[in-house]
Amino acid sequence: MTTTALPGTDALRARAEDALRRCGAQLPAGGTGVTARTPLTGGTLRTLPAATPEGAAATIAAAEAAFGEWRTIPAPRRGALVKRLGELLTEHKEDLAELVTIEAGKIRSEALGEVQEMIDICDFAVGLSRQLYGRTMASERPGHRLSESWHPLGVVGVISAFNFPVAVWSWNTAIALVCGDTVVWKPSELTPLTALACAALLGRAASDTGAPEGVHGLLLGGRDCGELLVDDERVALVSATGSVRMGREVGPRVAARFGRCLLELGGNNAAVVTPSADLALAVRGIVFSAAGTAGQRCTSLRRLIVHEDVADALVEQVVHAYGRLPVGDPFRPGTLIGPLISTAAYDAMTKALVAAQADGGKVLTGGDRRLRDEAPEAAYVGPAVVRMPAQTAIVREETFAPILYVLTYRTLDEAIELHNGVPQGLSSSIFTRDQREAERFLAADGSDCGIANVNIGTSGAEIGGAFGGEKQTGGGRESGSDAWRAYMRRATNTVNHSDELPLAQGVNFL
Ligand code: UN1
Repeated sequence: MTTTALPGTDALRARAEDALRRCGAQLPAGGTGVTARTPLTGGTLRTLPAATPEGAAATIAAAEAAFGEWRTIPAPRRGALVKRLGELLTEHKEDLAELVTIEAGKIRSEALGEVQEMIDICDFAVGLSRQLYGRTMASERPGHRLSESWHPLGVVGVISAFNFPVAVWSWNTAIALVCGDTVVWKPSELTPLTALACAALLGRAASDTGAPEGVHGLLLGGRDCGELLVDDERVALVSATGSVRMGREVGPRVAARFGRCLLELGGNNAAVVTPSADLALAVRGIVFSAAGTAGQRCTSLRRLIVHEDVADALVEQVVHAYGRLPVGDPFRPGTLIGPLISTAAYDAMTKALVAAQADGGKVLTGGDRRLRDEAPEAAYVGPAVVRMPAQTAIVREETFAPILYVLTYRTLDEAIELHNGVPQGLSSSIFTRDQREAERFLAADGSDCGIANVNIGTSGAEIGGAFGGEKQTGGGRESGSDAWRAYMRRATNTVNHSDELPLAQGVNFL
């Protein structure tokens, strides 16, 4: 299904400007280097000045100076800034969702959901600001106390991607701020307006709560701009979300200067469907994860590993559901699939489908371009399902588009081998009503991913858990649980409150 009548670029520009104004964002009068576009039409919204190297250095210097003060403010008081940010995000939820739809192409409900994810992490971080616990260990020496303290780390550089233009920034920023760090953000150059709105709201929260200026800085720009953060010795932690190719460059460069890195890179997420699965429930989970967000989540479902006894029935139901997914204007109520971010993303999708067919794959539905006459520079596409004879090279690659490859298996061991037989390790799920199968999937010799689910899809994680994955996904963990530790430094403290000086390990000296 395709919905027609797209809004025009001029109308979208006006809507974006209104939303920005309501958020209190100042739009620079002129300048080039960054072009804000909308994937709804492929049209240009406006150009913006990219940060210069001198400007970036000044922003990092301001963040470093602010860190000197911010780290001394008690964490529960730092929480007041994040609490205020959460209030402002709640007040401007509609405005931010509007910008997310205009710049990233998300349907309304998912755009609102992304802003909710920001509000949720602010709540989490405010609670955390009173729970940055260290441990006390039993000292082996009499009259001694052994414990650890967690201290603020420094300036955190956040590099985020277009597909979650605000949530991933907020995971990093809300946690970093309560941890006593200051933040410099380099958003995707595809979503600069959304970033300006968030930065304006955080700026307001900072002035409302008396936080030092420079607690948060924004660098708009492309790759060069990200490189300035990556190579700057003053940036203690670089938290980067993006492609494996990006991570391969960022990781070693940050390590070479002994900086810390938190990488959240690609996924090639799979769901195993066993014969005992509730197929109707599985279909809903699969379709949301595979076709939702037009397949442009790190957590999007890309591989379906189905037991051969249920494969035909399941595939038929998935293909049927795909045929009824409304593709089109993401603002329109009822649309479930918005545009891809660019025509280049569509080209990558087409290339992958050609490669899959060359490997013997059969495209069961999708891959067709929609609304081409109305919006030739946009990329609306029918989400694709491809039945594959084997897990070939193209299946092992992440294509950032709605392609679901279907593979079949006979034994659970075989399914798990196929499941883990890709270079990425972000998210995974199993659909089953058999407890042994579920537990095996979650066990040490089961899914090798950072996220392993039962009877829900691979995408749409809550903020309360740690988010991230293994292997080429980069190993970082963000968001909930104890992911905050990556944003702090640990000091081990031994205090002697006796009159003696016993040495550890029974050593005698002096
Ligand atoms: C991402 O795609 O980079 O689990 C983040 C999810 C979202 C976050 C995805 N909560 O799908």
